[in-house]
Amino acid sequence: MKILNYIYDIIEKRGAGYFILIDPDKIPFEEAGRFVKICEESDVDAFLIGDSLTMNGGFDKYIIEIKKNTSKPVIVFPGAVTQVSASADAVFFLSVVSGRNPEHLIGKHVLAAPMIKNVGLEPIPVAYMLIESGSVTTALYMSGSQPVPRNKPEIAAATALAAEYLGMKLIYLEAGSGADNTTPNEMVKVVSDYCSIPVIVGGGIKTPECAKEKVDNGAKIIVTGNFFEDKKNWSLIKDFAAAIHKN
Ligand code: 1GP
Repeated sequence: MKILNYIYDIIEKRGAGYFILIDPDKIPFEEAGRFVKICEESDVDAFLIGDSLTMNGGFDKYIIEIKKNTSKPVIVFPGAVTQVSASADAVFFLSVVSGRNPEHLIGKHVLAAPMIKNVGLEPIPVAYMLIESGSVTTALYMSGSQPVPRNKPEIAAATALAAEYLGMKLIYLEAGSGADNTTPNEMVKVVSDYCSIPVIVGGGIKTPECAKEKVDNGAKIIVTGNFFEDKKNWSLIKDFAAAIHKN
């Protein structure tokens, strides 16, 4: 519970937290250390590491490199069971509750659970909800499922509440990496108001203003990934952090 409690603490103390998602295929190994140092100096609260494919391999080595360069939690955001790394601090134990594909609701979990136990990684149960965002994102395609229609916040709220009743600790409203459209503010608000567990929002967020809108509508954690795959944007990380943190 160490990392989950850290997440709850950040939300309590700062109003909302800012996590950066690092895709090892997109931020080269040689630049990963410098990137996380800049993120930490820019007031980022934690890192999510993962991708859908791991085309370059060496996931564990990549996590070790990140850990060497930051004191912030490093959480696996798995796209596959092969991404269980003993070197991370925790793993988001994601269940794609927006879909009806049993492999992503429980199947992969049966394979991953003993691996997680064996390496002593903290599993954090997360209800992963894919939200329609204008095109077929990688997460959506890989999950083999349908997203929640973006104009149906009530479906999102009912799904999130069911996940909360099943014991999940966090809700993740995911528009998909590089999404054309972010999760609608109204949906963020309806889900946040309806559930009592924290709501994470990610996918397609490219400005501090957009991040702040999600927080103003009840999001407790904002995740950005894609935008900082371009080094030119690294100087803006602190602006996102300032917009997201209330304290
Ligand atoms: C994707 O929600 C994350 O899983 C972050 O999305 O890469 O679009 O910022 P972006």
